[in-house]
Amino acid sequence: MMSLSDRGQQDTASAQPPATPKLSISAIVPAFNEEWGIARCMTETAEALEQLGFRYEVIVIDDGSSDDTLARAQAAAAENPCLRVAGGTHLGKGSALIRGAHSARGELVLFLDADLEVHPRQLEILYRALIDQHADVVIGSKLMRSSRIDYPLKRRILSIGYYLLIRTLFRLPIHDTQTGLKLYRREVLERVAPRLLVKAFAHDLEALVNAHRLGYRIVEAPVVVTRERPFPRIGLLTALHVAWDTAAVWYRTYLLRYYDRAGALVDANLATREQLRARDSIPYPIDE
Ligand SMILES: Nc1nc2c(ncn2[C@@H]2O[C@H](COP(=O)(O)OP(=O)(O)OP(=O)(O)O)[C@@H](O)[C@H]2O)c(=O)[nH]1
Ligand SMILES: [Mg+2]
Repeated sequence: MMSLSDRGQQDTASAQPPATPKLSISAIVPAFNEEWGIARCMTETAEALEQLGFRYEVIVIDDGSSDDTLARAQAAAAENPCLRVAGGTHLGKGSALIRGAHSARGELVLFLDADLEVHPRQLEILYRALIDQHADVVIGSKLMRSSRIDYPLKRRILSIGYYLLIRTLFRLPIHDTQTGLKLYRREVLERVAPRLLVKAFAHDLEALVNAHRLGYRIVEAPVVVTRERPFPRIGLLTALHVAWDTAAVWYRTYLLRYYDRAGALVDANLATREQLRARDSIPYPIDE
């Protein structure tokens, strides 16, 4: 089992020149009332990352679930030191992205949904896209020709409609911001996450808009989407919430210019930290 603290020493014994080790990865799983499948999600994600040869951790962010999600996730984590769990009050899925990004220790951060409808085995395709296309962010996309999706017609229409809206409003170089498998270089999230405001809907879009405006390269990779959840949860009301939050992101981006203004402080903070770290004789973090 390779945790994030094993520093890729598996190559040293072989006579061959070592292959470039893969970057380490933190997989973040937002979870809200997922007692039916959270344990399976954690073990299958760990297995997939292990088999793909990553040094990894899996972090479940339970968002104040009212069912047994937290206890089941904690029980699963007790079996494997690479699995971590955090609980908290209910703030919305976007907050899980922000909290997860804050705690991630990997060089890469993978976001995935707890229902495994976009299985983390597919990380290899996203990873190859990241390396081969020199990308900073790779998102799984349902709207690529080679994607295979088991989705009801209503959801497909919503996906295409949302893509047309996003293209018109934001000119993002991608087709599908909503799929539950996204790979970020951690430094992108360090700049993007403190700028984000959306806690519930359209948080994926808000993060990607910010990454794009900061000049990071975002590419897409095809995905296979299966139907695992016994009871679909997305309805018309969710679509209306997403549309509302999307309008708010547009307003903040182009009219209020909130992200540019808030971002100046975020970047100054990060620059200060780097300057101080570069001069410090005390190793970071200070308590290690
Ligand atoms: N932290 C947090 N996570 C949430 C919340 N709502 C949903 N999630 C998680 O977000 C992920 C995606 O949620 P889903 O309900 O599967 O949404 P979806 O895939 O768009 O819709 P389905 O087709 O019904 O699966 C899952 O891991 C959920 O547990 C929330 O309010 N807070
Ligand atoms: Mg789902």
